[in-house]
Amino acid sequence: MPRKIILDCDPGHDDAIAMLLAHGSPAIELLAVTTVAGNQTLDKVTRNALAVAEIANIRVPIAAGCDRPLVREREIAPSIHGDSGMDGPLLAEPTRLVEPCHAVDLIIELLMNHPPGSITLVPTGALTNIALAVRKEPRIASRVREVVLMGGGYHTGNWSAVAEFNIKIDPEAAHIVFNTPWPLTMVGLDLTHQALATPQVLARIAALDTSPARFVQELLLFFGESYRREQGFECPPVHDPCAVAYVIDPQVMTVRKAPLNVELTGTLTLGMTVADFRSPAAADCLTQVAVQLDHGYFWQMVEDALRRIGEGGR
Ligand SMILES: [Ca+2]
Repeated sequence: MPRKIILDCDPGHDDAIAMLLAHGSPAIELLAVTTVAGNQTLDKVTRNALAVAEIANIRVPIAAGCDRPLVREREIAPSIHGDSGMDGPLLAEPTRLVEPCHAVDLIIELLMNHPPGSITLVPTGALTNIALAVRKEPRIASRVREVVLMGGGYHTGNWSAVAEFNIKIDPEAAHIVFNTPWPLTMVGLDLTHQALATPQVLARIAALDTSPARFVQELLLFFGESYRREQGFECPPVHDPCAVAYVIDPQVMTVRKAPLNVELTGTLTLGMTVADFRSPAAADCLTQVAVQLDHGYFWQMVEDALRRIGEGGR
């Protein structure tokens, strides 16, 4: 049985690849794509999600969610993702339309209308929509199978010395999500900084020679340039598809159970995710963090998904 997921994202170069990986994997049934302000404004990331759906012929509902964090002023990341939020590939204006409902309501509706324990939430942006959904309809907490999120990091940051972008821009939302009693896997920078798009990876994607593969190649070239310039990476870390990969097959990474929380008041550490490794986690600990990636297996998943998508919808 494929795993049903809702991908809540802010495309975003790596979000786009996460969408393609989910769509192209037979182990996953993508129920909906929901968007949240983050890498760029809500209208831009939603347009990007629609454009990715068009490229790969992804026919699931796409709903726009929150256009700013719960408490803080909006912060976006044009230094990494460009003015469009997905600079690099030249995209036609999408003809598909967004759902007429709010993402938070779509998330709630899907969870309440599917059997309990059947839907996995995969947030790859700020956690605003997920936090608001569980506040609006607390019964979803026990209906979610698990939350597998890209965000945070237990030993490093990228938007401050110790905080990762998705968590840093809406730490209050992260606090709600980390403190809701549902199984949660944090696929953070400790893991995603291992998901490097090396020249070998780029060559294998180029060899597929399809429109969606060329799209991914163009995304990775722009992303690589951003990461070289802004953070001194030789090859870009491709964060968001790692969370999808874990849902496809948890064997792609090792994880470690640990109590997990987020800093809301630190003057230097706002948005830091804190994992407590001091002793073996209690049996009822619901949170775990991703530790070690099988790089070859991960990129094989992406390549296989692109091969299955073929020429997509263009
Ligand atoms: Ca993202």
